[in-house]
Amino acid sequence: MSSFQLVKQSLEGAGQDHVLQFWLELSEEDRDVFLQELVKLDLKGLKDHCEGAAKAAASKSSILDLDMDPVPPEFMGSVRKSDTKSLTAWEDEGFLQISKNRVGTLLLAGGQGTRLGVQYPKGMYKVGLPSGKTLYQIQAERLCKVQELADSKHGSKCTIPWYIMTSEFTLAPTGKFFEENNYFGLESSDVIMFEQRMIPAVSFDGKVILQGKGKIAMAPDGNGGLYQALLDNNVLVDMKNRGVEYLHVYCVDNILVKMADPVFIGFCVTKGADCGAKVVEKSHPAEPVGVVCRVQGVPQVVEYSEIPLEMAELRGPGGELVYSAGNICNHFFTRTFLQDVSEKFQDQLKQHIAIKKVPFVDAHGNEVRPSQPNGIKMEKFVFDVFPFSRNFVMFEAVREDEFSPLKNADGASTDSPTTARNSLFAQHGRWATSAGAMLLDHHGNQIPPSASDDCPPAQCEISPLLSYFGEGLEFLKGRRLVTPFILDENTAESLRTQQH
Ligand code: UD2
Repeated sequence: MSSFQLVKQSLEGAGQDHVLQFWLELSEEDRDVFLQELVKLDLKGLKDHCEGAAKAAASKSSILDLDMDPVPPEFMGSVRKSDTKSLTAWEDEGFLQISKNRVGTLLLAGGQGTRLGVQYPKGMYKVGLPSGKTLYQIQAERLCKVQELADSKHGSKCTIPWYIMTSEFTLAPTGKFFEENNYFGLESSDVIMFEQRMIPAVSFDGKVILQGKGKIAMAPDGNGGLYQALLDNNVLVDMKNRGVEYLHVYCVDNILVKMADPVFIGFCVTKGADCGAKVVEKSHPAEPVGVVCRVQGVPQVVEYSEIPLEMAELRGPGGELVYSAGNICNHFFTRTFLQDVSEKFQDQLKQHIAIKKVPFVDAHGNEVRPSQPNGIKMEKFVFDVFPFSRNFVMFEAVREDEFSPLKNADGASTDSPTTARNSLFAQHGRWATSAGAMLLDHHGNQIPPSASDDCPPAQCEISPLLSYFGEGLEFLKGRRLVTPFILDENTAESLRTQQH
């Protein structure tokens, strides 16, 4: 039987024969492309996928009565609440592990960035900083710097491999972007890109959606597609070959992300954890971050789209949110835990549904951009492996220092390019002033580093190649810095050689 006939038969068996309704209208070339796409589909699982999606969407309205409780304090570390001695010990442990090449980072970058509204990978977005740097460049430079710090602390040359999970939408442009930018100073062999799977979007009556006459509407399978992708692309083997035992997994859009954070890694390693989550205190009940908690005594994240309102709003006796541990999509995993979940448990990962407006072709072959949601996308979430952990820990970071995500286009009141940029300026302003510098406006008046709604922070941008987290800026002592001020290797050199 030809591959076309096999595909046709499988589609009919899955109740999806409409997929080929425009076959006769396609050119030879389009048929070839379409057939290749169809052959790659999991045709055996297609029926279950479509029926499962339709069923899950129909039952979505029933809110789960979750048996939630907060993560107990004995499984927690915190930048604010832990003493300096512990924090330093964790940081030392983190740097030690980094220096022994046991730490890797993994970026989840397969998302489509729909809310930001750009047509290219979010990591390539320039946030409007005076330096013109993109999110990818900022992350790459922080990685260079933290490696350098570990090198100088331990007197040996180390590498933190950077695994980047992409999807069909983001792989080619991301690869090209890194090549064109010479991997931002990193070794290209230490930047490992791999692709997650795509799955079909489904209509409410359980039919695969055709986006074109010869094209199925496909979407990445969620950031929890990571575990399948690790196996598909032999990433765990690569980690093992490099001796990587600990992985820092994070999402692309947090401008303040502390790459391979030695404190977080050291905390998790010291506690013997196989899985950990970094959190910040939620700013308000409806903030779009998941809540790290326990459900029926088992560690879990309840996503912002799924938490019952009364749980999100629940307050303790002092007025504080009971479920305040906001997930910032910064996770710690041991390699052995990842191996275990990828091989044994990933079939058990929950499928989450997202109801979306999916462009489609109607029965007459016209392309339609629906004004109302018409389709279901099924997604797995990266944190849904937490329940399989044997020793889960949580680490609370300070929001101003570590979390300012870029989700929305400018104009939105939160999580926009402006808010992200201002968070970075404010942080770098704090670093400069605590090193003893004074920030001035162009009239020479002093500007306070702390910002408010009426007074955005002074534009002070410090290259990650000079400082990873505020260290090494002693040469700024007594300096009067006129803003906008960029501290890069050139300005640093001239400040170092200049007389006060
Ligand atoms: C994520 C978290 C949420 C909270 C928030 C903080 C999940 C499921 N939710 O929500 O709890 O921590 O971030 O900012 O983690 N991605 C892929 N493949 C996909 C889909 C997404 O790699 O198929 C990546 C995406 O590129 C991004 C990350 O996963 O780097 C998070 O995706 P998002 O921005 O859509 O997640 P969000 O904000 O809904």
